[in-house]
Amino acid sequence: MNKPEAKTQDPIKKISYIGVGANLNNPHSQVQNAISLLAELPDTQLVQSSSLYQSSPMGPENQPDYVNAVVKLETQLAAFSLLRELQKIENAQGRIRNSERWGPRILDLDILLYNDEIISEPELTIPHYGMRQRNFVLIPLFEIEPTLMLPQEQPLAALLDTVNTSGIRKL
Ligand code: ROI
Repeated sequence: MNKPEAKTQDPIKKISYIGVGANLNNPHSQVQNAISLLAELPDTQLVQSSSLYQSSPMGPENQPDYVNAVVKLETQLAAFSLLRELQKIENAQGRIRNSERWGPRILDLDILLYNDEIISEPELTIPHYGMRQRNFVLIPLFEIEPTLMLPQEQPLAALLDTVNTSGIRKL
């Protein structure tokens, strides 16, 4: 018997929030362009996107400020298929993967949440492992979804109270 194909699509729509970040090669256009490409993903609708924000770098300070945004998608793609699609967009925009931890990047697309699923795989951790500490994720997410609950009944508004909100401004 043939091995069944890995399931890439599910008729049930999932809500997923994507973190977008860039700090090289005109980051403002990188982020805008990435948002237009997210709107064209297969089996996916872009529901809303946040304003763009300028934020000081988390990690090494000798790199340019970032432009960040968060996008809300409704998708029938499975989480790993969505990940592959995001990697395609990163690569198409010229992202070079190097070994420097927390170094500058042309474009970063992170799945922050995927419905209320918890995924712990080497390649994919959802909720995104750093999102609860990152003002450049929580602030744009709050702009589009102020009443959002993270998995395990964690209100976004409560998380936002725990982070420093300096070093970030709406563009
Ligand atoms: N810092 C900011 N401000 N914004 C980011 O998107 C961002 N992304 C990263 C690291 C290097 C952790 N720092 C960041 O990957």
